[in-house]
Amino acid sequence: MDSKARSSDKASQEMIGWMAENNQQNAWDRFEAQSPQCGFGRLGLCCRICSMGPCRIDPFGEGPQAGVCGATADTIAARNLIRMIAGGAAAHSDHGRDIAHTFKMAVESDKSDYMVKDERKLKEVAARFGIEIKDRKIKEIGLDLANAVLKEFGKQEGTLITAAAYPPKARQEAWKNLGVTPRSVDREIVEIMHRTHIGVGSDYINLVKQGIRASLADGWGGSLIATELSDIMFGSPQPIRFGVNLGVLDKDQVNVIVHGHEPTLSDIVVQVAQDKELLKLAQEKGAQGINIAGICCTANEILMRHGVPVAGNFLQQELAVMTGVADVMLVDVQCIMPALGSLCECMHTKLLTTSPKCKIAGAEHIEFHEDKAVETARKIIKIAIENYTNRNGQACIPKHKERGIAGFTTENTFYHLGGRFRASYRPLNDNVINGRIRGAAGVVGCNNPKQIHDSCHIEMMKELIKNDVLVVSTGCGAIAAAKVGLMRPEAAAQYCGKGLHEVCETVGIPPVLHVGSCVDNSRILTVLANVVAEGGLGEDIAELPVAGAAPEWMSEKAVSIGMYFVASGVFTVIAEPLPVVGAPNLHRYLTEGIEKDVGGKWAFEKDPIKAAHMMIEHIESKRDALGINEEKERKLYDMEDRRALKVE
Ligand code: NFS
Repeated sequence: MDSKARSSDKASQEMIGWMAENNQQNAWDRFEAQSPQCGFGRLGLCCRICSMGPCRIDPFGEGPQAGVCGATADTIAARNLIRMIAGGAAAHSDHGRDIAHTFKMAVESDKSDYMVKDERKLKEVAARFGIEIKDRKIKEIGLDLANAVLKEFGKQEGTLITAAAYPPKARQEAWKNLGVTPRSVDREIVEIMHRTHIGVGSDYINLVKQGIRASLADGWGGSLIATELSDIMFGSPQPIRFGVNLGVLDKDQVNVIVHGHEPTLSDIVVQVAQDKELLKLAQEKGAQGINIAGICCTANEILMRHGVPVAGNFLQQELAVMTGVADVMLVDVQCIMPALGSLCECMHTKLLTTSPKCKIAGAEHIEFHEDKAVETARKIIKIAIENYTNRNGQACIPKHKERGIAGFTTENTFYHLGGRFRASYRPLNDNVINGRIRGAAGVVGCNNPKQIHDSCHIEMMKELIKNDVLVVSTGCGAIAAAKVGLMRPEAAAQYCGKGLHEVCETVGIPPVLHVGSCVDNSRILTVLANVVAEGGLGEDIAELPVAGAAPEWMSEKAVSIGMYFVASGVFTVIAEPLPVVGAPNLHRYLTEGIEKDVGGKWAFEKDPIKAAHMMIEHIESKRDALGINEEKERKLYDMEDRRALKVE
C-alpha cells in the first residue's frame, strides 16, 4: 500500500499509513476491493428500473442492443443520468427546505434559538420576492418571505420566483425557448421519477431536458434559497482567518467533529461550546478546552461564518476518527460514510446522528429538533466531555495544518475589488476587460478514490492562477486548496501570473477564493449574474470568459451542480466521465450538441493540467468573441499627464 498513490496530502498519507498499521480499512481499501468495477455500470449501460430486468447493453455491439422493453443505450443512460440529478437536486433542495422551516420558526416565535442576523440581506431577498418592505417590522417581512419561499418547493402553477428574479434576462429567454424554465423545486424532481419510469419517455434529449430543468430548480432554486436564508439567519460571511487539516485537532482538548451539510445544529454547537459552565466541566475532566472542528460542508458553513477550523474534506472523515482524539463525531446529513459506524466502535469516538433522515448502524441517535436547539447542543457537548476520559490507545495526530482566509461572498468580495468606498462590480469587470484577469473558474466538488486525493484540485487550480484565471471554490475542493496554502493572500506572489498577482495584491485577496459549501455554488451563479448586470461583458452568462470544473467529483449532487452550470451557459469539465460513455448519441449531445441549446457543455478529462488548458482555451475564445482580446495601444503617462488626472 503506497499512501502517496492515495493522497497528495501529507496529513492524510500519515493517517493512511497509521490505519494500515492498525489493520483498519478505509475508503481506499474498499475501493481496491471493489476493483475491477462493473464496466456496464461505468458506461451507463445497466438498467434495473423494472423487474423484467436487470438488462444491459453490450458495448461491443455483439450482444443485446436493447433492454426487454426495447430501451436503447441512449435511453438507459439518459434515464440513469437524470435520476442522479434528481438525487442531487433533492439533497440540496431538501436542505434548503429545512432551513426555510427553521427560518419560519425563528420569525414566528420570540423564544426561538434562531433569529434574523442580517436584516439588510433579509430586505434585499424579500424585495426580490416582491414583498413590501417599507415601514414594516423585520419579523413581518421575515414571515412573508418564509411563506413565499416555502411555496417555491411545492407550488403547482407558475414558475420559480428565484429563477426569474436572479438570472440575466437573456438566460431566462434561453430556458424559455428550450422549455426548461423550472416551475417549482419538488415538481421537477418528481417529474424526473415519472418520466424515467418504465414505458414513459425514451427520447434521450427529452429526458435530458427534464434533467436540466430539475438542476436549474436546484441551483437557482433550492440551493440558492438555502444560501440566502442561511446568510439571513446565521449571518452573512465576512473574510475570516482559519486553520485547516487534521493538525487542528488538539489532544489536550475535548474534540467535537461536526460533519455533514447543515448549519442548523452545528452553528448552535459552536455557540454552546463557549459556555462557561461546559468549559468548566471540561476542565474538571482534565481537558484544556472544547475544540470544534468540521469535515465536509458542515465545516464550510461554520467556517464561513465563525472561522471554525476545518479538520478535512470527504476522504478524511475516517482518518479524523483514527486520530484517536475525536471524542464525538456529530453528523447531520449527506456525504457521511456508513463505514464510520464500525470504525467508531473500534475507537473511543461516539458517533452521533441527529437527523431523522440519517440513522447509521453503530451510531447513537440524538434527534435534533429546531425548537430545542441549544438544549440538544448542550447534551451533545456533555457527551463529548464525558467521553474525553474514555480515550484509549495511542493518539496519532498529524502535525500538518495550514492557514487561510475564507468567507468570500457575492456581496462582500467582488465589491471589495472596488474598495470599501466604491463598492461595485465595475473594477472586477474592468480587470477582466483589460486582461489582467483573463477570466474566472469555479473549481469545486468532492474527493474520489479514483483520483489521488486532493491532487487534481490543486494541480488544476495552480495551472489556472498561473494563467491569470481567478479561481473560486466551494465544498471539498475549497478545503483541498486551503490545505496547501492557496487561500493565503501570499499565494498570489508565489503562484499567479503577473496580472492576477497584481489584482490580488492590490485588493489583498488570495487567488483562490473560498465561497462556501456546495449549496453555496449558488453564490457563483449570483456573482455571474452580477457581472453580466454590471455591463461590458455581454448580455448573458454564456458570453462570459468563465469555466467550471469538478476534478474529483463523486456525488449525485455534483451531477446536478454540473448540469445547472452547463444549463446556465458555463463550459464544465469533470474528470471521471458521467456514466454515459456507452451511449454514443447521448455522450455526443452532452459534450457538443447541448451547447447550442443552453450555451454551456460538458467535457470529460482526467488530466487536471489538460483540463485546465481546455478551460483556459474556452475562456480565451469567449474573450475573442467579446472583442476584448484585441491589443490596445498602451498609454504611457509622464508626470505632466499624471498631474492632469482627476481624483474622483
Ligand atoms: Ni459537495 Fe459537500 Fe464534499 Fe462532494 Fe460531499 S461534502 S455537498 S458532495 S464530498 S464536495
